[in-house]
Amino acid sequence: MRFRLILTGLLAVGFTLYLQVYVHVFAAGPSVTVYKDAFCGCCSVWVKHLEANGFQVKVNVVENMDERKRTNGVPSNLKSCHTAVVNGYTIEGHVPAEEIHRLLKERPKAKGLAVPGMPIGSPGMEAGTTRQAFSVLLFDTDGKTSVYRQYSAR
Ligand SMILES: [Cu+2]
Repeated sequence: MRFRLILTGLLAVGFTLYLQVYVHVFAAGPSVTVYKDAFCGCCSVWVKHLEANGFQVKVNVVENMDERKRTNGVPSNLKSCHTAVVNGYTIEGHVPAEEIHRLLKERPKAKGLAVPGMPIGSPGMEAGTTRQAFSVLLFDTDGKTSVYRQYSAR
């Protein structure tokens, strides 16, 4: 009898632990690793934008961003401030979270997404309600790009 009670107790504890792990692993959003240099303010605002849109973000402050971009396959003409990695894709610059969710759902054959430069009004680059027109580009390591989504000016 006592043995049964202990066994039931152990099972209950085990199941609770299992549930906690399950919730942690499967209910959490995709995890993104962001590389930025120590003084990049707009990079931090973009990180907040990702977190607000369900991503688990890990920030790595690095000294040589150019080196980081090279190792993550960012073509030099597409460079921006921060570089991020999510599920094997590289995300360069102020890419809207919505497009990253779409990328992870569609899983196209590509190196990643980039918003070159730092367009005013892109996520993390807000300045009132103004927005410069900008494109989210799907890119390959050889520098080939296609427009993934166009954002109009407003
Ligand atoms: Cu920036």
